[in-house]
Amino acid sequence: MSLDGTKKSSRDKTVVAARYELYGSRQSYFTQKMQAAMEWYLKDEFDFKIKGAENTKMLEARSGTHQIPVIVTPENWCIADSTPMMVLLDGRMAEPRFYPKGLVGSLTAVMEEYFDEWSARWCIHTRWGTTDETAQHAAMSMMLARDLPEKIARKQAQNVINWGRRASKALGVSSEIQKRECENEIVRIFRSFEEHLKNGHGAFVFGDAPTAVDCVIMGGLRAHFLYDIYPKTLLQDLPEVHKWHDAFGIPIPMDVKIQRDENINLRTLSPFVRLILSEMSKGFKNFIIGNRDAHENSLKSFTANVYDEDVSYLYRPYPERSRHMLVHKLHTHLSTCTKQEVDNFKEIMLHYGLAELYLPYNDAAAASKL
Ligand SMILES: N[C@@H](CCC(=O)N[C@@H](CS)C(=O)NCC(=O)O)C(=O)O
Repeated sequence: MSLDGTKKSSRDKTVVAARYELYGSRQSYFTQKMQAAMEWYLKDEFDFKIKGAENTKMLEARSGTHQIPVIVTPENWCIADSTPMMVLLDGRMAEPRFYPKGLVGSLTAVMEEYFDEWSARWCIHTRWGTTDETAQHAAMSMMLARDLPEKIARKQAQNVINWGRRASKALGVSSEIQKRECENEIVRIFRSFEEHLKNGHGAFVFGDAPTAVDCVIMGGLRAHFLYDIYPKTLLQDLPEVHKWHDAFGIPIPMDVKIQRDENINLRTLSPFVRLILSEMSKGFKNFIIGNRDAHENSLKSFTANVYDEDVSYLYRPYPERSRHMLVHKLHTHLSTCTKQEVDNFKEIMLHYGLAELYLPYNDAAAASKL
């Protein structure tokens, strides 16, 4: 076994890719998040490849997961998980773009966490838990992209639909209240994004250059919400969101500068950023705290209050791992910020009740005394 995880024999010549290869699927939220990232900033440096029969074994052995996306870098490293991928890519650009310096970098990382860890309920419910037509259409599109013979495609599509229905329950979106509120939440978010785009806050969430949170928003629209039959109807009256989505693939010139404004603070945040932070402070926060406590007490399941209903969840290790990654990332990021930026960020996190989740421990204690 070589250092990069590939098996080599003396006769085996490993070909080092000169470009990035992004493996995944057109219908996958996190794949489309990464594709958006690469289209915007590395358009001429990557190829998109479908994960299918011919590469599944290699990708799973090398990345250590069955999940997508997976990226193979020009030096032949193979990694999974979109957030660390963007950190890696940031380190290779003249200036970090996905997590820019200053407050924009810390805010985008926090907002990305919500879109990463809470979106499964939106995606799984709207794709598998609404109409049969929506589920059939999504499952068959996935199978057709893999070029399977029709009979096998139909059988595998049914397996995926059955999996999706079970997943909907496991993610706590089976009651009528959760289904309705899950859909309302999607509509609230994209209505607010529509206003954001209309009202001159810039072409992206933070001005004229996309960051990690734009990538994940684009990923959701492209993989699910503007393609799947049911959610498309929820967002049909949002022309600016449609236009924004349709501009996918247009690269961002490197001379589009990222603004570093020391004065971003609780009072100057755009309404869209406020909305997301406020959404995070409700059911999402209860879920993350419940999952954290289940982790600390080695429980298999827990209950969290979401939209005034106590919902049962199975404990999952990943949201807690992701929370820790974010705490570390913020700690490192804040150490490069000015005192003014750090104080402003802490004030924002405290205001939205997010300090206890994401501020590095000492900082959370200090922030509560602000
Ligand atoms: N944290 C991962 C999540 C990746 C993920 O959940 N991918 C989904 C597709 S969008 C997947 O592979 N799901 C299949 C499964 O989990 O069994 C990332 O950011 O890349």
